[in-house]
Formats: sequence, C-alpha cells, structure tokens
Amino acid sequence: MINDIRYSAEVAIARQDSRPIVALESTIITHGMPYPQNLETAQAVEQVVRDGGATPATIAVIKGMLHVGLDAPTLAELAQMPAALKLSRADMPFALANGLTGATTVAATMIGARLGGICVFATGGIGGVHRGAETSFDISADLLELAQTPVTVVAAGAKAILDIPKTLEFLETQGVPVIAMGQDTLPAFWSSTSDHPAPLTAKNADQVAKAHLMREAMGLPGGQLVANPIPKEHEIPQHVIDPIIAQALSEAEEQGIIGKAVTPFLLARIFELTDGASLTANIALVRNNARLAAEIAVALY
Ligand code: PSU
Ligand code: MN
Repeated sequence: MINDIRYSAEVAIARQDSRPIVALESTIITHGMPYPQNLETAQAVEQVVRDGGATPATIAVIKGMLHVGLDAPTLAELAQMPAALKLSRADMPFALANGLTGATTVAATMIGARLGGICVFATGGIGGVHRGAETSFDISADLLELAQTPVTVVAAGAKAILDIPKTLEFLETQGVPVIAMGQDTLPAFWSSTSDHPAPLTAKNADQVAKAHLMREAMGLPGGQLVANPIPKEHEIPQHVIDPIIAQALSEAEEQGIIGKAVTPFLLARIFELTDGASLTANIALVRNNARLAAEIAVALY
C-alpha cells in the first residue's frame, strides 16, 4: 500500500471544497534550474496559479512520503538539496518504499497528480525522443506516461535538444493529442513557432477542458499535451540557440553522459552557454503555462 499522501494545507482545503487544483513538477526545481532562481520561480509559478483562481500543488517525494503541495519551508529545502533524486515512473515507487527524497519528473508528477485526484498540470518542457534515439534508444518516460495517465499537461512545446518530428510521431502512435494554443504550428520552447504543423489547435482553455472531459467520458486512458507558445517578447532567436544546443549535445556525447543524467546535463550547459538568457526565457514560459493551466482547471470544475 502507498503511504498516506501528505497534502499541503491549501491543497487539503481545495480538495475538501472541490476547488480547481493545478499540479506542478519538482524536477524543474532540483535538476532544471540553478539556486536561487529555481526557488524564486517555483514560488512565483505557485502565485500565478493562485492569481488564476486555482490552487497550486507542487509534487515531490520527501523521506518516502508523497507530498501533493509543498509548504514554504519544504519547498525552500528541496530547492537547496543537491542530493535530491530525479524520480521518474521507474524510480518513484522505490523512493516511496524506502524512505528516500526526490523530485518528480513530468511522468512521476502525472502519477502523483492522479493519486491526488488532480487532472491539470503545468510545466516548462517535457522529455521526448532525443536526437540520435535511433542508436541511443533515449526516449523519455514522459511520453509513455502521457499515453496512460489521464492528466492534461501544459508545456511550451518540445525543446530543440529533442528530435521534434520523432517526438510527434511517437505521441501520435501512442494516441496522445498534441494541442497547440492559438496557432497551427507547434511551439518549440524557446521559440513561439516552428516549421512543424501542430496536430491540433485550440482557441481557448475551454476547448482543452472539453476535450479532457470527452476522453474521460469515452473511457480512454492517457492525457493530453497542450503546447503553449512562449510570449513573443521572451523568445530566443533560433540562430542564437541552435549553435549552443549543438555544443551542449556534442559535449554530452564526448563525456559519455547517458540515462537520466542527459536532460539535466543539457539544461545546465545551455544555461551556462547563454549566460542565463535561456533561464530568463524558461521562467517566462513556465509562468505563462501556469496561467493557462489554471484557466483549464477552472474550466473543468
Ligand atoms: N525539459 C525542460 N526542463 C526540465 C525537464 C525537461 O526543459 O526541467 C525535466 C522534466 O522534469 C522532465 C524531465 O520530465 O526533465 C525529463 O527527463 P528525461 O528526459 O530523463 O525523461
Ligand atoms: Mn532519457
């Protein structure tokens, strides 16, 4: 049996009153951004959700307990914990069963959200099919989670460290709807648009919420991926980011980085190589995603 879920005070109240809740991941805090921007961003994103009329639930595993919603001291502690584990679907039960502490990826946060009765989740970027996956087999567990766990995930599209066409093909095969917000091209994380046509387009949060309910009514497993473009004023031009991504990728290969270390390595190198510009953009798009996720959550209740 899973240990009791530890809800934060505000999430417990929201559950009691059946108010809208938005799940937030914690790997972005421990493995996606440096301190102190990671903590400032996590706090700011929670506030964006509250301002949007929903309750934020940052999910993590603390000493073997599933936390759905973190109180302020626990969030601050996690943000300064270099030893925190990165927990995906494969690692989460081991951590829960053995009293370990770690942050949850998109896949593990979806699992935590489902256990806590939450169906909307905001993040920055999801994992995907990596470039060179035809030899490395590196495909994120996030994609398979989207195929089986009924949570609507708002992200800023696929990052250019990934192979975007392969990621789209994989999601299509797995029956995961990829819904671009307000445009017919797929946003590409640092850029608001890309050359890739979006499989589906939604005009507003209400259409996404209705589609979520339709999947439920049809008894379909799996969630939805909502691709929300970064606000134009925060975009990083492709000619700036592309050579940096290429450098980070070749360093990862030279250094033999594999498995779950790949994504954190690439993110950290890109932050360093852009002198923090990638971090500023990242913060802006996560906030923007939290705003949309709150709207979707409100539309669902
Ligand atoms: N992409 C980002 N920022 C992140 C991640 C991905 O732009 O913080 C994190 C998320 O937690 C995501 C995880 O679920 O990395 C994917 O890791 P992997 O590729 O090892 O599945
Ligand atoms: Mn991987």
